[in-house]
Amino acid sequence: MAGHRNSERTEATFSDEKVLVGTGGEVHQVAGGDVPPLTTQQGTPVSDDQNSLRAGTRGPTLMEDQHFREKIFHFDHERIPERVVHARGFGAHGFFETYESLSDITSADIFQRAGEKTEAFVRFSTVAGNKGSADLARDVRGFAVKLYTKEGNWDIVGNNIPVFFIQDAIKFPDLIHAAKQEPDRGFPQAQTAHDNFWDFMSLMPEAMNMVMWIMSDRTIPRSFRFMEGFGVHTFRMVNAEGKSTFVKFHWKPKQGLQSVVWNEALKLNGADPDFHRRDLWDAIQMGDYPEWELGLQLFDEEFADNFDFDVLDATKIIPEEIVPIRVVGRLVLDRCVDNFFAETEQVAFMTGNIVPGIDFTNDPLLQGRNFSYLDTQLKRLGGPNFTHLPINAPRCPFHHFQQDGHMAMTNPKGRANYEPNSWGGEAGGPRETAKGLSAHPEAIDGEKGRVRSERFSDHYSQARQFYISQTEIEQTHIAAALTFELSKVETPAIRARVVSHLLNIDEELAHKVAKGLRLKDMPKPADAARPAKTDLEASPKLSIILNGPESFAGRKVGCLVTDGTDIATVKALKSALEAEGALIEFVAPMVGGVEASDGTWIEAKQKINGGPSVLYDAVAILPGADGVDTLANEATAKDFVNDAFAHAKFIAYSEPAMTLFEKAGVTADMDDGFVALKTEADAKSFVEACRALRFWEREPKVHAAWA
Ligand code: HDD
Repeated sequence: MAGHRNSERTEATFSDEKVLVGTGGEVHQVAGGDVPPLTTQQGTPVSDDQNSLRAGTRGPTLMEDQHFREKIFHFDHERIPERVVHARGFGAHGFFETYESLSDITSADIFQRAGEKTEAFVRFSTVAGNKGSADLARDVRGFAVKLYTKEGNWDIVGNNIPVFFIQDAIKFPDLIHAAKQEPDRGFPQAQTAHDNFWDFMSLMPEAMNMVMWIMSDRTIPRSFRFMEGFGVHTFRMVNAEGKSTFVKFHWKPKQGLQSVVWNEALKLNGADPDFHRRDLWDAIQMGDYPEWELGLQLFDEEFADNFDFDVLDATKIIPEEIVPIRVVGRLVLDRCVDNFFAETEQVAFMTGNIVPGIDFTNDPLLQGRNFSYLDTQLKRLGGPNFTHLPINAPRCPFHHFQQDGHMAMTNPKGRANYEPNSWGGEAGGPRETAKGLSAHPEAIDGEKGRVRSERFSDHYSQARQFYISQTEIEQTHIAAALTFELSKVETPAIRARVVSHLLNIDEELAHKVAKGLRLKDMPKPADAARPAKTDLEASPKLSIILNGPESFAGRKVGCLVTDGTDIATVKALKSALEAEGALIEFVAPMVGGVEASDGTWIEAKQKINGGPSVLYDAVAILPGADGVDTLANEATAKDFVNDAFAHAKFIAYSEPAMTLFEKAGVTADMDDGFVALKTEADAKSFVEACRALRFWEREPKVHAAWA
């Protein structure tokens, strides 16, 4: 007997659209009106996408079912290799706007005209984790910017940290092997808290400056929107007369710097592994477009020759206090991708993508990168024509004689596919131009050899400078992070070896960590190729806390409500937050919402167990007098309060919250981080207090055991 066929389906209506109810009760839209017909990749209309072609209802699938074959074939090949580093990332479109002409410094077209806008694509990432890892891993963040200029694509493939682990690209595979999962067991995922990583670090003194940075809160940013970006290397800018100026690139977030605390990061990874990508997506969708200013540190050969460190050494910075930043433009992200794979996954950044007026230096890390990035695209994108993908294609006209290869889509027309040729005019194709990319004619003379400059050998001075530039709270976080990571290291000798390096950086830090680890014997300081300079001045620009936004704009308050919540308090808080450009999100016992004191319905964004306080920058506990009793017996409600308290967040509250506070073991008179909301003015004071982002004074009391 024949099985069920389309003809046996019954028609029904659903949301005013014509639908078919299939045999399994499933609902399908049929083509017609504005809905296009489903087709195969070849464009052939498909009549049944539910059943493969069978010989009888219980018989085998027929090989002639080309629709089934095509569908499964394509599915089986959907994945491309993930990036060997920076696999997990999130991208967005935007533009760069030039503030002023820099024609005296560079001939780069993008910097010639004030007010000019250039299309941009940015991809943020973590380094070590695989594509599906969590956003709040303690890790460096990639900050890769593609600028589609009128003279070709210029990529600044940077990080949110201005220094790197290693000085020579030949060590990159070792570094990444050591950081990623250990090869025998395949874990731990997306974390450096394991033996291999710290074994390698402790054997590479040149990594010590970076070690300080990665153990700081820079590696647990609150959001991509609140972090700096750096080109890391020294580059050159070259003007029309051929004059070269050294340059370091900085992206400064207009939203100010902000990070989370480590315990919060650990919990965020469970509560919302997509916390960072969701934040960026939401901000852009809401029209709250994040912005960064491009800052340049410009200096000449004379400065480079006399600076304490080699400007070709990517493990060093030039403090902003020594070479101030010149702000020359802004980057605005104002459009989410249409398709994650087509854009974020297939975008190919390459340090080699520079434009006339920008040039490389001999930084050995940069030189190695220039080789590596082109190479990796072949592996990931499958052929030499990855520049034909819309996300990678230049926006300016391009003409060349490269042809064919897998998936070639833009082979040039005409007879000439070589040059020189004697086909005149258009038929002859493009020709070289004097305005093209030309290398700065730096005189090079040297003996071939596997050598490194003596000027690269000071590994501790800037690590120390970074540490002393931090506030006390931030120094505590560094000590706590080192203690945490090394406590996960199973081999005591590796723990001790790391401490031996810390002794060369800051003795007090070394002792704090040794105490935190309960190290029985203090090791000797590691042998230093050069002793740390102790006279480098602190650079306040290196602190996150000292460079906060002094505003709560773009931040979010989690507001705990129940039936009976006082509506006037909610309204006052909401309008104070809106005036600041901040958001409020309601968390309730049930996602459907609550009925406030005057009968107003407040829709919740989160059910309490899906909306822990780690998702928010500050919290407001505003239950109703009756509703609070249910909350007070709910473990997740107590966690909401406890975590907000432990993470040094500002806590606004209304009188009924006291019942929950009591169960959670906190009292509102504990410190000034608690703000009672009695009047409209209180709501404003709460928002003003929140501009500090955290009530740091509380932290030493709640985490005294950290270091
Ligand atoms: Fe790299 C990706 C940043 C050193 C080799 N790197 C990659 C990405 C960023 C950086 C942001 C992700 C780009 C994207 O979103 O697609 N890398 C850096 C910085 C470095 C650095 C700031 C030091 C200053 N990288 C570095 C070295 C090498 C590489 C020394 C190799 C010699 N990096 C790669 C790579 C990746 C990459 C293997 C993986 C995927 C890709 O390039 O497209 O080629």
